[in-house]
Amino acid sequence: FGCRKVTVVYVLGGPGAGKGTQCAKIAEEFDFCHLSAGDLLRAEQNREGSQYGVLIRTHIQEGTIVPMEVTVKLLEIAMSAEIEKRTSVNWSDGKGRFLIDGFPRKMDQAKKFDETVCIPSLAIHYTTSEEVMLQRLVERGKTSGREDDNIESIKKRFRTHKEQCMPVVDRYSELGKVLEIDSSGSVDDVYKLTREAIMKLLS
Ligand code: UP5
Ligand code: MG
Repeated sequence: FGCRKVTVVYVLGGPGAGKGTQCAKIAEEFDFCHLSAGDLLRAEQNREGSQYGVLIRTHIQEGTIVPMEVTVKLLEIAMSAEIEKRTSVNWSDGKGRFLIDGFPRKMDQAKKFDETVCIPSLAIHYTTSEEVMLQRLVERGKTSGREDDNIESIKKRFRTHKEQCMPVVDRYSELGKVLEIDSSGSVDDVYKLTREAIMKLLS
């Protein structure tokens, strides 16, 4: 990525805070490629012949962070594929935009990505209470088929979020990159705030 100038927005927040939901809406309205680290890991877990299947499943069920080599590689492959595909975009002027959802969530990943890809233009941090997140995830668990949408895994995901992901948010806060958005309201209310932030970034 050395020579390419891409615009990257990180979308962070606890499990069930609404990252994926808001990213889908942003990508629908604005020209962003939405990449969810969790979705990429789940796809890799299910890919036939993957050497990482068992490793990924174990980490996801335990709510722990998959070693960064795996996730960074999947993200780089997905970003490169998008760059190849979108020949109409000039990838050297910063108008090629990525929303990176649920990453980085551990300090080593953040440092690595800052060095090899870029410093994000913005990191949106969705915040709400654990009660709200728990209720959303338990509800989603009835139909999602996600192996981590059960109370036991959810509690572990909360712990990892506090211990490992929050320091990453603090790192970008110190760089003045973080915008906190309260995601307790309805999807549309949260999107109103999100949309304003994206418009401001792009203006
Ligand atoms: N919902 C959303 N917004 C709502 C609102 N405003 N009002 C009412 N309901 C709302 O939303 C969750 C549910 O809530 C949905 O049913 C939605 O309709 C509803 P969603 O938008 O999916 O929330 P999101 O924040 O994306 O929650 P998600 O469960 O995806 O968050 P996680 O961060 O836990 O999951 P992720 O897929 O990112 O990661 C899973 C695991 O992968 C991690 O625990 C970890 O083990 C691993 N991982 C890594 O190891 N490394 C990485 O870099 C990334 C992941
Ligand atoms: Mg998600």
